[in-house]
Parts: sequence; C-alpha cells; structure tokens
Amino acid sequence: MRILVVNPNTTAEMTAKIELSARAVAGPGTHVEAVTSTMGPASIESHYDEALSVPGILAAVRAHPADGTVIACFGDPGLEAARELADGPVVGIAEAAMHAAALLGRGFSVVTTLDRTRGRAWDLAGRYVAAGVCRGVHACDIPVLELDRDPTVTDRVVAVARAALAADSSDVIVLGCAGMADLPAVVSKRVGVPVVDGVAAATLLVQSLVTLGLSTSKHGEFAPPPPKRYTGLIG
Ligand code: 2AL
Repeated sequence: MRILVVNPNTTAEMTAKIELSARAVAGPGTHVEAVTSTMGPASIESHYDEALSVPGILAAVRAHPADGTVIACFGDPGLEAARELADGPVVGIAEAAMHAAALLGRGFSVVTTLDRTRGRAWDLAGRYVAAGVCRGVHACDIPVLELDRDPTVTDRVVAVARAALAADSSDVIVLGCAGMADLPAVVSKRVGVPVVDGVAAATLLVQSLVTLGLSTSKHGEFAPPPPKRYTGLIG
C-alpha cells in the first residue's frame, strides 16, 4: 500500500525527519511517500500559520493519490477537508498520538513547542479523548525550526516532560510537534514512561485502517465537496 505523509509546512528538512519516523514503523509492504507542502508557512506556530497551511495540504492530497494519508502537523490542520478529498483514510498526528496515549495509561501530558500553541492542543484533546485523560499541555519554548538546530533540545524536552509528569500526575508523554519525531525513544529512556510520536502512531493507524479495508465514510459530511467555481490559487 501507499501512504502519503504530508508535512504541512514548507521546510523540506523537517519532511526528511518525518519521513524517517514514518518509514521506521511502516510494514514491509507499505510505501511511504513523504511530501513537503509547496505553499504556506515555513513552520506552523499560530492560528494564522495553520489557516495558511491548509490550501497546500489539500493540493498535496490532490496531487499524490494514495491508499491512506497522514497530516503531519500537531494542529491537525485541514484534517476534515482532506477527508472530503481523499479516497482513503486520513489521520492527523495529534489525533493519532492522543488516541494511542489514551490506550497506554490513565492520563497523558503533551510537551509542545511554543506556549501559544497550547490552546490548539487543548482544543484537540477535548475533541479526541475523554475529559481528564489529557492532564496538561506544556511548552518547551523552542520554535519549530530550532528543534533541528538547538543542541539542548533533548535535555529541554526531557526536563519539561519530567516536570509535566509530576505536575499533572500523568503517566504518558505525547510529543506535540512533528519536528520532535526523532525524540520518543531517547526521551522515554530518560523519563521512564511511554512517549508517543504522532507521526509514527498516525502512520501505523493509517496502515491498520487500510489493511482492514476501512476508509472515511462518504455517506454524509465527508462526501466529496459539491462542485462549484473556486477563484484564485486554490481553484
Ligand atoms: C507544529 C508541527 O507539528 N509542525 C509545525 O510546523 N508546527 N506543531 C507545533 N506545536 O509547533
């Protein structure tokens, strides 16, 4: 099967990291095609960035037909719209990570990038998991594109994760950015609890759904959008 993994930001170095995480878990019969969005922000760290990332995500979904699709940004931008466009199942990395974390303990804490992205993570937790399962969302104050450049990233994520486990009485950590996809093993080893990377979780969730022969219901809300005239770049 072919799984499309869309990096909703336009930074190719980050797509390479995302691709490694997806390929590391994909089964032998699964081809992972990781693509970088061709329009929008270099990183997604605000509601504005998130809104401007959506046309690029939808263009990638349209240009790269696949058996299933992963949206690899922790705000899950454009998830519902992509479900209307794609034939196969579409899973967001926050959605996958939070569902997986809920299977692994009584409550999880999210460790994310900037403080201003915490609200979106809380909103998504309210949508995806029962009340009380997401115990806290904590920022390590590292901008997305610094995750690759700052040599102190692992130590800072470990420190924030330890403090989050204590403050929230949680027992699982969710990494709140696709740019942290290289960190789950090392952070888990140092902190001593399961650490979930949404890129890997979403890839395997999509692979499972495709293997089960399951896809988005086209019965109602997620039917293809009604044909009409669109004006401008998105047309
Ligand atoms: C993200 C992410 O996963 N990709 C990106 O550009 N921004 N998430 C975040 N919390 O900063």
